[in-house]
Amino acid sequence: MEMNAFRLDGKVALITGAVYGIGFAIAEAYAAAGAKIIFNCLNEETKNKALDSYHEKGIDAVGYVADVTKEDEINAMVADIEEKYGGVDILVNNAGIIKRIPMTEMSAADFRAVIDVDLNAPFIVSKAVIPGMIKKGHGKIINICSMMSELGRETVSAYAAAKGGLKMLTRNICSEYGEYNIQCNGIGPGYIATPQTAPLRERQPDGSRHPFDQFIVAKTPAARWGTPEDLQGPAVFLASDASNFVNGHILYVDGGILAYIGKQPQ
Ligand code: NAP
Ligand code: GCO
Repeated sequence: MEMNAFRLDGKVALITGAVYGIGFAIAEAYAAAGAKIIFNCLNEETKNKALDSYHEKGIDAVGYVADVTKEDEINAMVADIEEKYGGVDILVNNAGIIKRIPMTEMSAADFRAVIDVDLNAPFIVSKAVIPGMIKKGHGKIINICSMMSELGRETVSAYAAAKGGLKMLTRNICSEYGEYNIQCNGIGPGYIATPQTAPLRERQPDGSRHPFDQFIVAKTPAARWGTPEDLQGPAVFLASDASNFVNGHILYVDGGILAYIGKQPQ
């Protein structure tokens, strides 16, 4: 096998919400592998801060202000990308939110808001880029799923429902568009140290570690939280020609947490 099968030279990668955290790390890795980086975010201020971050890394990224839940904004962005950059070769549906509320205390509006960003939006953005991928004769769609695509826990009912649905949307895009040489896979990160999980790692008033922090480290064979950088290799693999016969797969990058019953409390 040619090792340049892992390269992304000449490819245009759209990573939604890639202004920091997991999306930014994936974009960094794609740029290092040769891809043109395009991202979207919610406002000009965030876009300009993100462009500064990319420029600090020597990455000539292109940013759009577009809400992933707004089909008109996404369609306009994708049309502009097709006109200016030749269309999207690699889509990473990364943008996401979580609301940690006990289900019986959660409003229907809050539940819908999480489903809208974490499940409806990957549908909207994938639907927008697939016609162009069919014309190109190739495409890669990578959905950022979660351990909550497989497991539940208290307070994350909407998020787990969305990420479980995203696992099945991944499999359905695989099923419906595989014949056009489009591969749709998921990455299921474990617990990753980003702003989204910062509340779960906060030091307690007495300076001790957050109980959830201790729980996750005990539950993870790697005995640590993941970092966004831990996702870079798997993300490059799924975006590259090296994975052209991998389709409908959720690649869990979780330090082994899904395989492990957990360490007996001392
Ligand atoms: P994060 O730090 O919260 O970043 C999420 C990004 O998505 C933010 O930049 C956010 O923009 C953007 N976003 C939210 N709603 C959007 C919308 N409607 N339109 C456009 N952009 C939007 O999250 P992360 O930890 O990097 O996670 C990234 C993805 O990985 C998410 O899908 C998350 O569910 C998933 N994931 C995370 C973990 C983890 O442990 N961290 C584990 C498994 C899966 P703003 O900055 O403007 O809010
Ligand atoms: C939570 C966390 C998790 C992680 C991730 C795990 O509150 O349980 O936020 O949901 O974000 O999805 O894979």
